[in-house]
Amino acid sequence: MKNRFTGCLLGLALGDALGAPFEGMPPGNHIPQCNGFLRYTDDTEMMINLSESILETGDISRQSIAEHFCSSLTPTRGYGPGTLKVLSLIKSGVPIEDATRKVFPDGSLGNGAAMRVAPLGLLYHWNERLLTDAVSRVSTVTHVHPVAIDGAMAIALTVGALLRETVTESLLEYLVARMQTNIMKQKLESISRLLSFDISKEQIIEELGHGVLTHESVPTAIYAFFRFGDDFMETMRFCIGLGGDTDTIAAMAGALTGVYLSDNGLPDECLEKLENYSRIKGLAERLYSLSLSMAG
Ligand code: F2R
Ligand code: MG
Ligand code: MG
Repeated sequence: MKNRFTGCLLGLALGDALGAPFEGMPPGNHIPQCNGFLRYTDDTEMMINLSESILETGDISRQSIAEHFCSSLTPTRGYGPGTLKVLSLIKSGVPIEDATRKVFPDGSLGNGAAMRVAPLGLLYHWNERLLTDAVSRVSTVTHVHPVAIDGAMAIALTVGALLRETVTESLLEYLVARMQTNIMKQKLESISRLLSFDISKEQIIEELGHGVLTHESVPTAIYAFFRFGDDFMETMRFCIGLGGDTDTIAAMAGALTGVYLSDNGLPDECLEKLENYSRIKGLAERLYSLSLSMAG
């Protein structure tokens, strides 16, 4: 179980770092490279800051999470412009609830809540009510749009379910039943059909998307996991070959593949090049201990 916690967070960071050089590119034969330093982006930085807040407080404190997001923010890691603005408003004293609606009145539809949420699926895998409550509280520090919350819910629930049981197609039905928005329900519902035949990259982009919006990236990452998740690098090649939001789709699919395969299923030659490998592994191990003590 501990190796699956580390597999999840390292898989997320590795996916992010492997996908980062291709973010924003059109689809193509992009090959993820492990032959140089693997620097991660905002996806992993936010996952680390969330994990550190939880481990510091032993709880989900929105104020502490917001402070960690603000104080440990590296501007050169390619943050979404809306999230940067929200965090700068919070830092200047604007209450979280007001800041999150200043850029987009209905809240951000970006995938910034989903990309960082995997630690909550690990921590609360043993209690769905605590898990969904935590996802909602953590997402809305920056993302209050119901679609963005649904996307975070889909990733965290999948992580939790993969820790509890073996993968079957009924996992997709389980996810669909928990979505609050029609667009996420429809997209996740279509995955079973798309998995039933050989389909091109272009068709996947057409049907599921490859963009920065939650409903154009979370279903794609979940599809990638179901199609290729027994091989980490195959999953990465697929996600990155789609172009678009490559770092984030690979990060989310990497977290799912990592929890499924455990850290033994991740390539050593890439892990040894990953920025802050030991720190991320240490966070996963401490989340494992916290989860055990919470579950009693
Ligand atoms: N920001 C990026 N990549 C661009 C530049 C990276 C480049 N390589 C570099 O290094 O400079 N990536 C990161 O952002 C995504 C997560 O975004 P998040 O945190 O959700 O931010 P934001 O700004 O809230 O949303 C992203 C964009 O989505 C559109 N959008 C959101 N809500 C909307 C709404 N209600 N209506 C219309 N559009 C909406 C806007 O264009 C937002 O800016 C990840 O990819 C991460 O890697
Ligand atoms: Mg990023
Ligand atoms: Mg991205």
